[in-house]
Parts: sequence; C-alpha cells; structure tokens
Amino acid sequence: MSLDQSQLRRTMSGNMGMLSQNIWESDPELFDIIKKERRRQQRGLEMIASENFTSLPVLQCLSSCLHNKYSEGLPGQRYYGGNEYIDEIELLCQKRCLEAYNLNPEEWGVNVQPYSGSPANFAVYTAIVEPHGRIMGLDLPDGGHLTHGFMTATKRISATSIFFESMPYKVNPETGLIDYDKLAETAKLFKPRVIVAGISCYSRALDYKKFREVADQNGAYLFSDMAHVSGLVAAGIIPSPFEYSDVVSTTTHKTLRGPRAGVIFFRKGVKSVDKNGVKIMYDLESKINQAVFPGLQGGPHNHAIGAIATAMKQAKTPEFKEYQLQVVRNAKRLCSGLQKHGYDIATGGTDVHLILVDLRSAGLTGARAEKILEEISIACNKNTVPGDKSALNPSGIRLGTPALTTRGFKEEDIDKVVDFIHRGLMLAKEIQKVSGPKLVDFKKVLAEDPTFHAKASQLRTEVENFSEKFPIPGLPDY
Ligand code: DSN
Repeated sequence: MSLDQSQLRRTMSGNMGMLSQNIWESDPELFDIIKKERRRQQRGLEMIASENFTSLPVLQCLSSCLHNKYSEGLPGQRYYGGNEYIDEIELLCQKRCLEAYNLNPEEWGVNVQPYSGSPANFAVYTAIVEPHGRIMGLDLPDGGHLTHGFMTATKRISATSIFFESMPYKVNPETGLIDYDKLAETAKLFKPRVIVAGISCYSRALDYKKFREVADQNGAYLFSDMAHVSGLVAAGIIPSPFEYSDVVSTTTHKTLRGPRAGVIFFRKGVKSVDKNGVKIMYDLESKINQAVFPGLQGGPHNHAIGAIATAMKQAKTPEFKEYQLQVVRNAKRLCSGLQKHGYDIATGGTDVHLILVDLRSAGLTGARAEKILEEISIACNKNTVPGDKSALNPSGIRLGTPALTTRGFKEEDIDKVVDFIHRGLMLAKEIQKVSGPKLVDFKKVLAEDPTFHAKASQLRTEVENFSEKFPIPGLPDY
C-alpha cells in the first residue's frame, strides 16, 4: 500500500517531531541521569589525572552534523561520496596537529582517525611490529599503560601482550625513577622491535634522549605515547618526544583538553643517507595509515576530528600555555602540601600534572583512600606504588590537577583541597581502627556507623560547597 502525499507529510512531520525534540522531552529518564552526572561534576573535585573538562567549541563539534557522515579512507581517497567538506576538515585537523607541536610537514605526518589512545597504540604496533614481534614498555604497576604490553605472571592481559611479545622495564623501587640502565641491559638481551616511552602514572619528565640511545643500540623504533602530557608538550613546558621519536601517539582529552580521541604522528622524508650517498626514506606513513584503516578501524569519527581540530587551535594560544603552567604549579603545590602533612610522594615530587601518593607510611591502602575520598566527593584512583607486591592491592593514589585547573583553581585553592584530602584520610584511619583490615568491613563501617557517617557527610558538604563556586566550562546548566 502506498502513501498519498498528505499521509506522507503527516508521517514525516510525526517523525521529524520526535527526532527534533530536546532530550529532556524525548527521554526524560535518561536526561535525569545526565543531570545527576552534571551535578556530580559540578559539586565534586575531579582529581583523576587523565580527566579534564573540555571546551564549548569541542562539545559543539561533537554534537554537530559531522557525526552523520561516513568517510572511510583518507582525504581525496574516500570509499564514499559526499566527503568534500569532511576532507577539508580532516586536512585542517592534520595541519593544526602539526602546528600545535611545531612540526615540519616535510618531516612529520599525522593520522587523526584513531578512536582513542588504546586503538591508536594498537595501530602503531600493527604497523611496525610483525605478529609476535617484541615490545618493551614501562610495566603497568610501575606507571606504564595497559597498552604498553601488560601481562601478569599467569595471564596476558593487554592485546599488546597477546599478539606481540612484551618485556617490561621498571622503575627503581627505592627512588621510583625509571631505571634507564636496567632498560638498556634488558633491551640488549631482548632485542625489541619497539621501545615505548610513555606513562599513565609517573610524575617525572621522560628522558627521550636516553630512550633513543637504547633504541639505536638495538635497532628498535622509539615510539612515544605522550597521552598524559600532550598538553604540557604543546605548551612547551616539558621536554618534547618529537626530537627523538619515530612515532608519537596521544589521546586528545587529557591535559590537551580536547575530545575523547587519538592521534598518531609519524616520521616521514629522509631517514638517513648510506655510505654511497643514497637516501634511505622513512616508510611509516603508509604502514600507519593502513593499520588504522582498513587494518583496525572503519569509518573515522568526523565529529571527533572536527573537535580535535578546534582543540589544536586552542593549544596554540597564550591562554593555553598559561593554563598548562598553572596545571603544573597546582600539581607542585598539591605535592608540597601533602608532604607537609607527612605523606610520601613517589619520586619525591612532580614535573607534570600528577602525583602518586605512597600511603604505606600513613598506614592506609589505595583502596581505602579512594573510597573515603569518593565518599567526600573527591574523585581519584588507587594506584600501585614502586615496590608494591600486588597490583590487586595497591598502596597509593594518583592525583591530578588538569580538571581542577580548568575550573580556575589556583595554588591557594589547592591548599584547601590538600586540607580536605588530609581530613578525609585521617577519617579513613579512624574507621580502619574499628573495621580491621578488610575493605568490605571498612565500607560497612563507613556506611553504617552513625558517627563516621556523620563525619563523612559533614566533610562532603564542605567539599561540595567549596567546589560549587568554580564553574565548569562548556556545559549548559540544565
Ligand atoms: N585511563 C587512562 C588513565 O587514567 O591513565 C589511560 O587510558
């Protein structure tokens, strides 16, 4: 049965009506949960080192019509029609990525299509390491990332360790600093195809020159994963991996403060000149592009690519540099404030946006600290510290300042945050005296003991009243 014109119009308008409603009209159940999350973000102190509050232009790109388009392939070589403007956007994004890190387009190329950091890293390995080829990355309990090859004694956890052979390097358990000599020694035996210079929880600037030397001694690629610090690198306030690396990946939503996405930079042009004067060229461009698509991904997320483009534009501004400087000033203040209260900080300090608090001397575990802080509206994560025997029961917490700094926190505000954290941890110690060693009992006492419950509520109210004063950029206040 075919529809006549007026039926068709009615059907269309019914459809369009539903499709054009605001979410609070079309799906109040979901919207209600979003509002609660919005309130949680506004009231709480976000100290997860990998999180940030992105900008209104980034959010506008993410919810734009760019989302609707399929565009497998690269600009000018797509598998679908209708991509003339998507091509323009992807080329603009590539250009801005190179500009953000002052890279010469003759020497560096970039792929802006990875969905996020983990897919970006897997694309790099797929491109330059043969199946079961060898990779060395910082061990996860020592501050590396899952994708740098994590496995335990009994299980290969990350796909990096399932499809490739991984050998970790470690930090010195006494100092908490990367043991570069041991890395060199192990690399000589293991002969990796790739050495990964990258971190998820390490508060010191990396020595990329040393990594390069070890890579060269073993004919390995140096692949730097700068996801955590890419905002600091763009601002030029910590050493850059580009001078020494063959490939550099990053997420774009951490210190860089863009959308949740990933980017891979690769060397191109002349690699070296042999003894007969013949130029040897890099061959990374097609390998990496093909690993991303069609190797691992389908259609790029064009709304994210637009958002990366606008975030990279922001990264060139003086305001962005000042923001990154403040992120580090705040992290240093957080560090010294906690040290004044007697807390141990792994490596004794920080050069970046995060610190790792070693709670062993304070008589607490990471899980208890994370729980009590969550209870008082401070979000952070438990983390292993150098020397921890088990990744399942870590002895520390990781704290970062990018998100608070975006909300306008300065050093004196961080002093207040230090006070809240210390009072929370002192409360955890009181509870622990009653609950004994098991986390489940700790949680039970916290939830059920009226005195402890009241103390935590009082502290949470103080934290939330304080936090409410700082705006969150980008988001409408529903
Ligand atoms: N989840 C991020 C972090 O916290 O470091 C990395 O993927």
